[in-house]
Amino acid sequence: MPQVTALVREPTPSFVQALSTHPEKGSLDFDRALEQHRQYTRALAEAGASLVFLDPLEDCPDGPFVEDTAVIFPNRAAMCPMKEKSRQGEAGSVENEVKKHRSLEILPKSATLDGGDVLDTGEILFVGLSRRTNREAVEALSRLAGKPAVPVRVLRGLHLKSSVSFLGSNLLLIDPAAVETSRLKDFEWIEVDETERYAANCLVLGSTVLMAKGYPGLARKIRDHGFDLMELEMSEFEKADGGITCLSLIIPHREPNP
Ligand code: CIR
Repeated sequence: MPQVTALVREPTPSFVQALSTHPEKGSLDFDRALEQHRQYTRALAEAGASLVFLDPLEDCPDGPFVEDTAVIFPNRAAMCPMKEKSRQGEAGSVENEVKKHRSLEILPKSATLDGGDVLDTGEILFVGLSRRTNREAVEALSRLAGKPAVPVRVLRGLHLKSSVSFLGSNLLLIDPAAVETSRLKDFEWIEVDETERYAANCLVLGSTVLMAKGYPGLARKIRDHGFDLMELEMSEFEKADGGITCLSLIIPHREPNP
């Protein structure tokens, strides 16, 4: 697969206070979260990613959800102006790492953005209009990425990518009840059944797909498209409204100049 660096951050005991709308958030278990995170990072390494472990942040319960803190494009990157105050302390350490790989641009003050709302399909960016991300961010991202950015209303769940994953080529994995689908009709869809909707958030690394464990119907559909699957226990992160992609910020390595 193409070489990538994955920024990750282990949970701390404060993880049990992560932001969440999940009915079972009261039973969040730190030890289990840490173990699940370790399995996640092992899977990333097995899939070929180079890992960078950011320092754990006891003052930031949502620190493991690194994806939300920045957006990465081939030639530049931006830190996300995150709406939730309790998450803003996560940025500094991510910025120090991202600067090693990309030149950083600043998004306008009027924009609010979580990385979980940015679905890059190559030619077009789809940007979730969610509780966290606004229209100003959509326009700013289009300028930054130098390509069209299409807003997509998020109807259910936290972010656009909670319910839609891009598997490459022209293929989306999608829970169509959770987002406004009118702008996504030109793609081929793997549709996620209502009962398996948590698993709609998947991470693709080359021909490997990392997905949550316990969703056999969706697992079969993904395998039928020729992917290798790694299925991971995600119960504690699900209780904190987070999915597979949320736990890492993927930075593709740049092609060396000829
Ligand atoms: C939050 O509410 O911000 C965290 N508890 C979950 C963030 C999940 N991130 C993601 O979907 N990219």
